[in-house]
Amino acid sequence: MKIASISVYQHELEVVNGPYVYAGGSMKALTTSLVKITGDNGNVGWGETCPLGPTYQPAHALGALAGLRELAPSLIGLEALPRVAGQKMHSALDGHLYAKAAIDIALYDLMGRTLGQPVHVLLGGALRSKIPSYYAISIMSPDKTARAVQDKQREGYRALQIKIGCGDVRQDAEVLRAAFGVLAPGVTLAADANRSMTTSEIVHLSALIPEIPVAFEQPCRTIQETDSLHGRLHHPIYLDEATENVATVLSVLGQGNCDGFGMKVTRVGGLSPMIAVRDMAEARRVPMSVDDSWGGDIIAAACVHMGSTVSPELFRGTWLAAPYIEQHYDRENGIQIVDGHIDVPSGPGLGISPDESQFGAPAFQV
Ligand code: 0XW
Ligand code: MG
Repeated sequence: MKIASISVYQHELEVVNGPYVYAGGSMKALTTSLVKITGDNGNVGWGETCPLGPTYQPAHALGALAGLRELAPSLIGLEALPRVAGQKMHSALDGHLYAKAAIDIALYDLMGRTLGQPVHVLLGGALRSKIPSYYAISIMSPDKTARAVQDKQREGYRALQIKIGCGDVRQDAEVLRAAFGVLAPGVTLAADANRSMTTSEIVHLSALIPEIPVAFEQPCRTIQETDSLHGRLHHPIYLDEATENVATVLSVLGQGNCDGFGMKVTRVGGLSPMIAVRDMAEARRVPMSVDDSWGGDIIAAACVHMGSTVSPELFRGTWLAAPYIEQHYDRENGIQIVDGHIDVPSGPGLGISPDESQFGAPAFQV
């Protein structure tokens, strides 16, 4: 089957129940890029990439569109296979993995629909039919944080991420004490600074709360900074934004300075490279989440299919933007969190059939 045409849409996602507040800013609306690939057999596959604004990572909505506009023409007529298209994409445009990811995901969807198999089968097979989610609690006061922790535990979440990096280490400590003070047995806690803290700040924070079993997620900006923390904290360190590609994941696993990952499918280039990340992390028994920066049902489904293939004992969960998005692309099969867990789609491909009338006219088509 060959790639017959590619259409790219941009769609505004208002942040409902927001704003979403993290150290990098307060998000009220985000622009997602949706890719529709049509095969010469008439089947269609969808992909998506939605940066969390222009500062969470070196990625932004206009960059995704520009990258896709650069890439798409070179893919027409190619075998509609992720490996074949991936090689072509890397020869047509350097970097821009978050744009390439949308193509990769759409090809897995198209392949699955053509073979009549769900994407998780193409990734090696789901290890369970339902996976845990986790909830990210925005930066807020200690009291509001405690109430949010109690609310989310009542909703069934077994893993919680608290956003820190408010600029005052003592306030961050108070927030984490308040969260831990109401944490139910068996619920895990991560504190995510989203690269905002210095090494001295995280050393001070760790020293203030040695009794709290919390993992620090991406406290500092670079791997060199987090490497320098090794052996200086009372707490494990998870890497997220700094693991920008498979080679970096390989390197940090080899060095042994990483206690876990917050992995984003689009950051490393899509489902194809995520297979390598999954298998390397498993080889070193390093836990990982499988989610993405933002986006609707299409990227959500891709993350859930991939997350279902991660060893359960090493899986930190899949975060979804769904609680902040008004409507599903697929109103019947949209990806939902129920009791803190997500059903793995069983339909062919991603299992999502978007109502594309929501997206308006394509930004471009080839
Ligand atoms: C909580 N997330 C998965 C959603 C936002 O994109 C940020 C991200 C994180 O872990 O930093
Ligand atoms: Mg993170």
